[in-house]
Amino acid sequence: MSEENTRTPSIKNGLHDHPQGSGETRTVDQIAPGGELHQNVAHDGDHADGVTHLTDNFGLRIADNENSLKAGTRGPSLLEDFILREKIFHFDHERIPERIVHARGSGAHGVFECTKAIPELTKASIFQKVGASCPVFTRLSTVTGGAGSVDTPRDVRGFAVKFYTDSGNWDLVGNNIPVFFIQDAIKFPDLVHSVKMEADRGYPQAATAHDTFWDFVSLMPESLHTVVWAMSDRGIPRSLRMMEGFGVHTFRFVNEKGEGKFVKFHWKPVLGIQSTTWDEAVKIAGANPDFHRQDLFEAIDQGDFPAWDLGVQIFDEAWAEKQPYDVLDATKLVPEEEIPVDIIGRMTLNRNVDNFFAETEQVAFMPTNIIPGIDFTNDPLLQGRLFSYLDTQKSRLGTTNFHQIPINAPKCPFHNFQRDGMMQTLVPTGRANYEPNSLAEAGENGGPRACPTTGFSTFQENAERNDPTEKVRTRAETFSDHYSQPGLYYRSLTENEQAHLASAVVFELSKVQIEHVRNRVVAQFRNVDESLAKRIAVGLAIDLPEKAKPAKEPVDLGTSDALSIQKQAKNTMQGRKVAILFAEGSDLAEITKFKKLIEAEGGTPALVAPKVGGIPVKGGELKADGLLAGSPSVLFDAVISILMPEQAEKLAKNAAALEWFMDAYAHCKTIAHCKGTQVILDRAGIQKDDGVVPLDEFKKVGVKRHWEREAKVRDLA
Ligand code: HDE
Repeated sequence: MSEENTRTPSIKNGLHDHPQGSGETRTVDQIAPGGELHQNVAHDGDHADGVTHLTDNFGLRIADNENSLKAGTRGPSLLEDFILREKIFHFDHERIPERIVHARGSGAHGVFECTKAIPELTKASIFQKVGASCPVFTRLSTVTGGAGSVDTPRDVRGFAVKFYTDSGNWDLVGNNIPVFFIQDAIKFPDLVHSVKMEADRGYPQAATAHDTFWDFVSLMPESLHTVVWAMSDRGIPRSLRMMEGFGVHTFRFVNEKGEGKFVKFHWKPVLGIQSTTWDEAVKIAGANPDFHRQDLFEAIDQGDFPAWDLGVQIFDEAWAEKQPYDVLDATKLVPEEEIPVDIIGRMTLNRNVDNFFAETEQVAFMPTNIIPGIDFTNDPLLQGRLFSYLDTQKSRLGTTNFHQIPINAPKCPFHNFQRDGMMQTLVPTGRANYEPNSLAEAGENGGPRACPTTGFSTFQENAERNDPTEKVRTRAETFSDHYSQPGLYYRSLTENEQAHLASAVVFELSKVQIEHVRNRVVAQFRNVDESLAKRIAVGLAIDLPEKAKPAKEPVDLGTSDALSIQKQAKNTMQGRKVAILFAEGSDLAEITKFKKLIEAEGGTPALVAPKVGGIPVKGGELKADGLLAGSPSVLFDAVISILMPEQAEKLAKNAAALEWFMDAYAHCKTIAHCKGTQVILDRAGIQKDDGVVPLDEFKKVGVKRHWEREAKVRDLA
C-alpha cells in the first residue's frame, strides 16, 4: 500500500490541523477541552482572572488540593474521594516499560537542511534542492544501562534521528560506532542478555566489564570489530554534541528512474569529535551522573545549538562485489579513504523538549519509517530490525495507535483505513473503512486510494546473487572475515589511543572471573593484532594463549586516519567548558577578562570557588557557579586559576583543591594559572609543560588535550 496515501490529518508545530475538505476525521484537540496538545489549561474561562484553576481530568474545578476526604478530622479516608483516587490512580500508572536497550537517552528538536541536491541518486523529497528543510527530533542514548543509569559508562551510543518530511517520517536509527556486534538479527537477544546486568545477581549496571559479555565476545569473533571501537575512546565520548553518528547498515538510494545505489550514512559533528579518558569518565559518573544530558540541554538552552553534517558514501553493486568483505555485513565499514563521505545536509538541534516523558520517552523510532527514494538492503541485521521496532513500540506505548502521539505523528497528511484500537484519538467520519468501495459513486466520501506513481515502491533488485535460492539458515561465505577490519581500526589509532584501547580491554578482563573466558578473548585478539594481544596478556599477567582458529585468515588492510579521534581533533573553544577558580581577594578584572575571552571564542566559562555565595574579591563581590568540592575539574575541558597567595596557601592544604589540579593534569588538560597558584601545583607534583602555562598564554594554548604529557601520568605500555 502506498505510504503517502496512508497518512491522515496534517500536523503543524505539533498541533493537529482541522481536517480539510471532506471533514473525514476529527482529532483529539477538537474534542479535548482547551484544544491544545501542549495543554496546561483546561477551560478558557479558567484563567479569566489570571489564575489557572486546578481541575480533575474531566474539567471539574478542585477546591482543596491539600487534604483528602475523611470521616471526621482524624477519621479514615472515604472511598467517595474520587479526587484523591483519580490523582493516585494516575500517579500509579505514570511509568511505561523502559526501552529494552537504549533506555537512557536525551532528546531535542531541530531542523535538517539540504546543502547539496542529489536528485540523480535519490528521489527523496528532502534531497531534491539546496535549502529544502524539515523538522527533526533526535534522541541520543547509551545502550546498556537502565533509564536511571549514568551518562558516561563505556558503551556504544545510540544516534536516532526522526525526519518529519513532506513525504512521511524517515527514521535514521543509528549509533556512534559505524559497525555492530553481530551479523544476524537472530543473535540480538543473546548479545543483549549477555551485556545487560547478569540474570541471577542483577549487576553490573551499565557495564560491559563482566563475565557474560566477554564470554559471548570470546565465542563470537564477529563481535570483535565493534568491541575494539567500544574499548577505544569512542566508547567514552566527552559530549553527545561531540560524537559522530552512523546509519551502520548499507541502505539504498533510489532515483526517479528506479535506479538504485548503495548508501552509508554519516553524521559529522561540527564541534569535532572528542572523548574523555577512562579515569575521567568514571569520576564524572560520580560528580554528575547527568553530565551528557545536562550538557546537551544547557547548550541548546543558551543558544549554542549543536549541529552535525549529514554525509553519504555512495557505491554500486559492481564496486561492492570487488571488496574483500560484504557490504551487507553490519560488522564491516567502508573506509572513507576508499569511498569519501560527501556532505549533503546539516542538522541543527535548536529546541529542548517541553516535557521529557511526552517527547523523549514516548518517541518511537523505527527503521521501517522510510520515504520514497530510500530503501533497505538484504543486510540480515537490518532485516530483523524491520520487525523488532514496530513490535517493541506496541509493548512500550501500549497501543497500536502510538503513531498518533504528537512526537511520533508525521507532520504531513496521513489517510488510511486502519481503525479503532486502544487510545484512538482520531474520529473518522462516514462509513468508508474498507477498500475497494464504491461509496463515492453514491456521493459519499470513499476515502483514500493507493498511488502507484508517487507511493513507496520496493526497489526491484536482481535476486540472482542470492544463490542458492532455496530457504536456508546459513551465513554467507562473504561474511566470514572477522579480524581484518578490527586490525585496521587498531592500527589506524595514534599511540595513545592504542594504549587506551589496550588498557580498556585489560580493565574489562580484570573484572572477568572465569579464567578460560579471559584466555579465549586474548586468543581471539591474536588474530586482530599480535602486538595488541601481547599488551593485553602482559597487562593481565597471563601467558599468551594459543591463537583462535579463524574461519578466514585476516589480511592487513593498512590504516585509515578517519578512524582516529586524535588525528582529526580540533583545537577549538567552541562548545567547551572552562573553569575559572577564584577565592577571596582574587582580581575581578582578571576574572572578567578570561570570562569574556572564553565567551568570545564560543566556550562557556564556569566560576568555581571554595564558597558559592557572594565572595569579596578585589574590585567587588562575586558569586560562583559551583562549589570547589562539588565541581571537580573532570567536568571541564580546561582550568584557569586566579588566586591571591594567601588563599592559594590555604587551598594547598585542601584535598579537593589538590585533586582538582591533579586530575586536570592527569587528564592532559590545559592548566592556566597565576603566580600565586604555584604553591598548589608544587604540592600536587605538577610540572610545567606545554599545557601548564601562565595565564597570559591561555589563549594561545587553547583547550586541546596535551597527549604528549600522558606518558608522565599513566603507564602506556
Ligand atoms: Fe536497536 N533496538 N536493535 N539497533 N536501536 C531498539 O527499539 C534491535 C541495532 C538503536 O532512541 C529498540 O524503541 C534489534 C543496530 C537505537 O528510541 C528495539 C537489533 C543499531 C535505538 C531494538 C538492533 C541500533 C534502538 C529498543 C538487531 C544501530 C534507540 C527500544 C537486529 C544501527 C532508539 C526501541 C531511541 C532501540 C531492536 C540492532 C540502534 C528493541 C532486534 C544495528 C539508536 O526495538
